[in-house]
Amino acid sequence: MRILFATGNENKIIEAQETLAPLGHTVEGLLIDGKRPDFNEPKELGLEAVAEAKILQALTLIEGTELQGSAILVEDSGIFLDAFPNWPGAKSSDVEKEIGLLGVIERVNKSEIRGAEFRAVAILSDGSKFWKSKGVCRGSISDEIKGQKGFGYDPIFIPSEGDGRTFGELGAEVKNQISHRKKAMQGLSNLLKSPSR
Ligand code: ITT
Repeated sequence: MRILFATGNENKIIEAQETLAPLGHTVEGLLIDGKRPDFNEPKELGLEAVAEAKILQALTLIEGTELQGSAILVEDSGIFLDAFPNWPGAKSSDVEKEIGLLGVIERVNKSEIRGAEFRAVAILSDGSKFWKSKGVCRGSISDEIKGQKGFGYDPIFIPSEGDGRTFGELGAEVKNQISHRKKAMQGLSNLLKSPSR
């Protein structure tokens, strides 16, 4: 299936490609007039509401264009710290910009609760049917920034399924086996394969 990923985050596209290509799908970024469209995101309502809002806006944008009928993928994701209910969650990218990864480490150090998880909600639609899938990746927050691979919170996130290194140190090969995004994409792929489709 040719999938147009409506996101402004190139890293998400690369990760989705790496996960979905082996399953027989192609993934490329959605471009409208050569640009990645911006979406209104009701972040205060959480990841799922943001993903739902984004897919409806993306489908509206391609209506009447040559892209109408293509499959659209959206994904909203964030990191959730055990010490702070629902934080930063859907506001992860804003919080990263505001206080930086060192600011996050400082808050976790003060709370002494290091548990955390990445969550992703992905929705795919061909314009008439919708498939939704979620993925979670458990782990903890490191006490310093380690590694330069990946993006966002990767240099401070130590996945439970890893060997004690951060995603920033482990890199794409390991991350794409166990990440929240991988699990959400795998779930979508399974839904596409299921006979009830
Ligand atoms: P789009 O909304 O355009 O898809 P975005 O980067 O703004 O791109 P989100 O609103 O879903 O994406 O915010 C996701 C943020 O959560 C991201 O910017 C990171 O700060 C964090 N995040 C999500 N998944 C991550 C991952 O795999 N590794 C590191 N940080 C991640």
